[in-house]
Amino acid sequence: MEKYGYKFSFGPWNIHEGADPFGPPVRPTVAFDKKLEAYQRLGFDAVQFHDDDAVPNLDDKRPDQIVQEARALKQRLDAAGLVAEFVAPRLWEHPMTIDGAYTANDPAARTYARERSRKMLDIAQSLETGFVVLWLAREGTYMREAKDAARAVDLLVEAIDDMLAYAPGIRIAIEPKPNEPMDISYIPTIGHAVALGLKTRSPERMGVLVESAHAILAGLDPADEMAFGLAYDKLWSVHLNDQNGLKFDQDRSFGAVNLRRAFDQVLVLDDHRFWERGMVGLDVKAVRTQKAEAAEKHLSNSLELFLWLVERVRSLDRSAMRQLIEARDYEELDRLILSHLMGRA
Ligand code: XUL
Ligand code: MN
Repeated sequence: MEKYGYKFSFGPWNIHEGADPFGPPVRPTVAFDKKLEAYQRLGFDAVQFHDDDAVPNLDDKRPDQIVQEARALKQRLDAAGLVAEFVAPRLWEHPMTIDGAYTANDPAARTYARERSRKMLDIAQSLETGFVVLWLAREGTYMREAKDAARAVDLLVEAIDDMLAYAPGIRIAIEPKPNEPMDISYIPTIGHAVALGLKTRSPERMGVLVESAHAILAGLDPADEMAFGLAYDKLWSVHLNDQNGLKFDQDRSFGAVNLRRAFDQVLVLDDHRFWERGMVGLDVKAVRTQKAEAAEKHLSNSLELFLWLVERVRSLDRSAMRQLIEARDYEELDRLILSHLMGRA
């Protein structure tokens, strides 16, 4: 398969039992080892980890045990021909993070979040990835009056500074999302994420990850969010997927809802040589109605669609495009793009 220099990744959570807030799992749990086997078979190069995907139950483990288990995992990755793309702290399930982690009103909860983040950094270093992603799941509120939103920014900067000082070799990308699980999230867009990074002690080690669905939920276009990150040289990873309007976070297969919107994301990534900057993560989930024996297709279909779109981007008639742009004939530009996507030009 021609991959045009791109490397692809997903997380173990992307092979999923299909539970939703209204119903239980509909597919059996796939053991982690079985998931690892799927990566290369489906054309992927790298694994994304939450800290506890890498070291289960890490809250109950000593730091030396955590490092030992993470090192053993690194060996299994080597044997499977895979690398870890990043590690992310899962700061949204523990009782200490009910009211947020870094921005919790309770100082004990904030201390828990800092300590957990240090364990996550130990895991990242043991897996030999210098890259960490922060999805700030519960850093927000349901009642605007419950927290001071300006102080929340300071608390986030302090917590990130703590991580930057603890692990001087790592880079951190923030993955913004405007809502879900919280109603009001403090870092809802790429603009917020870039600005937050600039306020930290090492702005050069702070970047962003754009997830298509998160941008759409913020009412923004994912390609433009990517372009903004690229303009600041901060786009270090992406979570491609799709989203049917302003609903819950659907994590649909890339391009499955809006093919042109997917094309525009690949266009901006490929035009800016993203394959030299980061990996293409596919944060997609099989829909709940998919049978267990066919619940990996969302991953291979998304990867294949990305590559089909790279081909469409590279075969676009750029000189015809330029002429139409010069002539300000944008209706004809519309037709050129659509006919090219339909394989008619
Ligand atoms: C949540 C989300 C997460 C992050 C990793 O919506 O996208 O999977 O990507 O913590
Ligand atoms: Mn994501």
